[in-house]
Amino acid sequence: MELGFIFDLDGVITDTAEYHYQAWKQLADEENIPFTRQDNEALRGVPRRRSLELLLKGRVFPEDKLVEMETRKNNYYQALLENITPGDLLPGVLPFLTEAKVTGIRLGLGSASKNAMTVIRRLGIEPLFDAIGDGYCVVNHKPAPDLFIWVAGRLGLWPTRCFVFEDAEAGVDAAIAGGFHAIGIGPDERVGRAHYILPEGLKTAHIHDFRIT
Ligand code: B16
Ligand code: MG
Repeated sequence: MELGFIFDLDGVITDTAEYHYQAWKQLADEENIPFTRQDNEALRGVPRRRSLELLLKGRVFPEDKLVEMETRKNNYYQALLENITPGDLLPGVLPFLTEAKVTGIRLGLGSASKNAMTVIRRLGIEPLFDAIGDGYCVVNHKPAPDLFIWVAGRLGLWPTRCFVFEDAEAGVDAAIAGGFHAIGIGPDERVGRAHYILPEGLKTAHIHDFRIT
């Protein structure tokens, strides 16, 4: 029976969270808004506009100023993405993806980021994927299941035939809501609702651990 693996990007395949932090921090400093690494943790897996709202902590601005701030942050972020190389793949990711691919498992990406294509190209792994879902593909973001369902459709598989690998609470909830098998990457406090947890990420995972009977 056909099987699919669908991966979140930031926190599962690579750690762009540090670059998101640096870009948001530069914006926050320019706007005289306090912003710490701990504040940045709450933005994990959260789309750009919602991230800005969390950073602003209730401060109110007109729409054109919000758009300008998002654009400024994204420009800083895109400049930082130029540093990404295949060496930035998280430990164990390349062997896991490669082994799954040669075994015939269909591979999908399901990232909230509008920069996901740039990132996977810089990581050198775009050809491994049979379907790529990013921040442009659906309207409703995680915890809505829409993006993972979109990717499963492109893979030609029912959600019940797919595992979703996620590091964010909202992503795990999205996978469960869509009827997928949810694999949580990270601490129990964050991904505890997943069906199975990999606290250390894909470096401790083996494809034969993921079977559906
Ligand atoms: P962008 P993921 C998410 O990626 C990031 O975790 C989150 O911090 C970011 O705000 C979001 O993408 C949107 O990114 O501004 O590039 O569109 O975890 O869903 O791969
Ligand atoms: Mg993530």
